[in-house]
Amino acid sequence: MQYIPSFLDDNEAQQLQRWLTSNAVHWLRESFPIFGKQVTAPRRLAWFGDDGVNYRYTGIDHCAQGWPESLQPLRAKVCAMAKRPAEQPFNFLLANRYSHGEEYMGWHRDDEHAADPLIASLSLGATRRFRVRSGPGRPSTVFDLANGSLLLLDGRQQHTLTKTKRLVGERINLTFRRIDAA
Ligand SMILES: O=C(O)CCC(=O)C(=O)O
Repeated sequence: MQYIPSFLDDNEAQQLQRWLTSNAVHWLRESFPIFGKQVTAPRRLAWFGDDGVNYRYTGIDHCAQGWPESLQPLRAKVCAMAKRPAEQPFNFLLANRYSHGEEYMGWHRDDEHAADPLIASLSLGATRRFRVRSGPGRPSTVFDLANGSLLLLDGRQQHTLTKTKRLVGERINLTFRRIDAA
């Protein structure tokens, strides 16, 4: 794992967050089945990627329809930092939007068989606590993910974005991924 605190400077981070929260991006709140019950996700979601790349998780397809021009320089910068091979760049971007501290993401792994384990995770807005561990009951490594930071992690490790009762503003997380045809 590698944490890069000021991958984007404040100005770049603010500009990107402004674009992501403009009408240019359509955010949706998904629901999915857990133990036979339909549960609404405590966050909103958007995604981009190479045309036709599908990231399927929680039983739902997320099929990309291309990259907005404004995200291409960022994608190139993230690929360079993560040392992606030129012929295998990140081809999918999953964005999660947490309006306040009660929105979160529970413990999970991103170990879908078509997905490359290396994930580059960019944080914008409020600082939130993120934990990574090798499995249930194992000790976790804690990161307070700051505005403009980039975390390179192995998606096969369990990770969570925890809830907080503190009054925190909105946070957006962008995870760059490589998905190969199943
Ligand atoms: O918002 C975050 O930092 C967590 C995102 C995450 O766990 C995921 O996209 O799998």
